Amino acid sequence: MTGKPKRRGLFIDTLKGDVAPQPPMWLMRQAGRYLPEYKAIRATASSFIDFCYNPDLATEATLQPIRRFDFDAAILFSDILVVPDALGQTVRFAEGEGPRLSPLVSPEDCGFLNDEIDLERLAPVFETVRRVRAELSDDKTLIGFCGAPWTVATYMIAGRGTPDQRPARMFAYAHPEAFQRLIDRLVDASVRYLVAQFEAGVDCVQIFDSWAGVLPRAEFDSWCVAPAVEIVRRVRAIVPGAPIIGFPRGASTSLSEYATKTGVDGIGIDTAVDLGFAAKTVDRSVTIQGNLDPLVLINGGAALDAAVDRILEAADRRPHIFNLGHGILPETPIAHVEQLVRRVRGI
Ligand code: 1CP
Repeated sequence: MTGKPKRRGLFIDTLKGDVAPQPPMWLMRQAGRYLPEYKAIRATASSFIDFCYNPDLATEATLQPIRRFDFDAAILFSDILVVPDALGQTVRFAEGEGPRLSPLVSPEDCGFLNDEIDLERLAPVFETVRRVRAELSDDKTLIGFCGAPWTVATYMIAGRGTPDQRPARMFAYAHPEAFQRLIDRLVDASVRYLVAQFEAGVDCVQIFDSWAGVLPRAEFDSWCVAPAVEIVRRVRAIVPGAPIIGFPRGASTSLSEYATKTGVDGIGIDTAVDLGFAAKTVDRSVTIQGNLDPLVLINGGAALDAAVDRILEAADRRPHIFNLGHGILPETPIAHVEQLVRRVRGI
């Protein structure tokens, strides 16, 4: 891919190593149910997956938090589970219960999946990217994303969200070769999907490995680090210099190694990690992102101000993107997000 103008702005500059007086900010899951305007348009779609595949609705949902809070980056409104859907697995979202997929119980079940991701099925997502990018001003960043292979595999195997990802962990121990083939297929699908997002106009992508933290060290290396190394390498072979953020939630003491081995530009730090520790241990060439507790944002008040100040201080003089340590929760008061924005921006 050549000839595209490289968009800059506070967010990308920070991701590439600059330190500004105030960090750029966005919030994971910033489009969603804590916003009344999201709930209003969500009510017009028959299902969540239809919502994701409707460029009118998805464009609007992506832009809502930017209009309201003027964040430095918008994140494409979609879900990590459109990838299994585009691999031919049945995916639906049960109202109030979360995702439901036809589970992969045995290695034979993987045989029903397509070898390659069906990018035609995801055409509405790329249309959303084009429309959002056309509406955003040049100084705002559009973040695309995918789920990391391990995290996506946990949903594909269990058929739903689980507290400890036990079905996928058991599958990987019992059928390591079939599991490796599934991960390889997800690496391939993720590369194609992310490249197509860049071609449609995203400026940066984030790889969400929400369930990285449940794996022992050897499995973390095999199922989280190695696939991310491969995705980063292959995406950048097609999109030179592609800005990429990794979010291996729960990686704990392995964070800096994940950052160095994968070569990501930025690394998402979850709530449980001391940001000062991350600032000291993660290589200086990698921008740190995080890590406010979503619960202190629900609380607001002096506790919120103090938590924000601690993060700003811990990340002082270090390339840092302000964010939560995990997604914003539906019960978060809007006024507390406004308080957060003022505090981070010093206004
Ligand atoms: O009707 C609704 O509003 C459904 C709720 C919802 C929303 C708003 C789901 C179902 N997905 C999303 C959007 C979404 N999901 C985005 C884009 C919006 C934004 O960030 O502003 C993104 C980036 C995701 C990513 C995602 N989906 C992750 C990784 C991040 C994380 O939170 O750890 C995961 C694990 C999912 C799966 C998923 N999708 C939806 C739910 C409720 C879940 C979690 C299921 C579970 O484990 O129980």
